[in-house]
Amino acid sequence: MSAVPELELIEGFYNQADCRQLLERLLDEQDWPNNRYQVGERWFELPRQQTWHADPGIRYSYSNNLLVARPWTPLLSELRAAIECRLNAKFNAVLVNLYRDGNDYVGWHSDNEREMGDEPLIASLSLGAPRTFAYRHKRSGEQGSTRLNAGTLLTMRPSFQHDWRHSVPPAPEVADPRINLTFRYVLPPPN
Ligand SMILES: O=C(O)CCC(=O)C(=O)O
Repeated sequence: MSAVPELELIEGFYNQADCRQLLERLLDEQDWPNNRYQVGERWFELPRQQTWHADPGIRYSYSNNLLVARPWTPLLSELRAAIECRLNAKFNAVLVNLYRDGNDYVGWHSDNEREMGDEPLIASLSLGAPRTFAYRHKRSGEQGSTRLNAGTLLTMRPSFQHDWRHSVPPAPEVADPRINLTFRYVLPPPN
């Protein structure tokens, strides 16, 4: 259940034992890059760590930064297959975010980059520490939030990106890591 129809929550998509194992494996297996990046002359620090994995030929910019695509790992492919089967949808890319503790966050944004087409469907799987997912309507300013527990699969329907911004705000009381995976379908570049 969720307060806005553009969001669908499936609690317990993975059970707690599976979630612990998946989190451990991702923490170990992902080669987490440095979270500093350069735009022009300036250096920025991302308030989390992230990796981007995509099918060959898929290019994507996130907040105007072209992400360097890595291949799918066997574990990420396994998660993609399970989610595609449950949602009857196709995904060709995943952004994996590591929030090392409650000081890591993602600011207000919508995932409406051109490469995602007009109907961006995003499936978001949460593992590890529960965190708040906040959303704010672009025009009315209406706000809401939902808690994303380990094992929850959140589907953001296309109109969500058109009408709302979302964020995962800092939560300094949280000491444990959280990993969130957002599966996306990115349009292949025109030939
Ligand atoms: O961590 C989350 O739940 C949200 C991640 C997110 O907003 C994104 O990857 O665009």
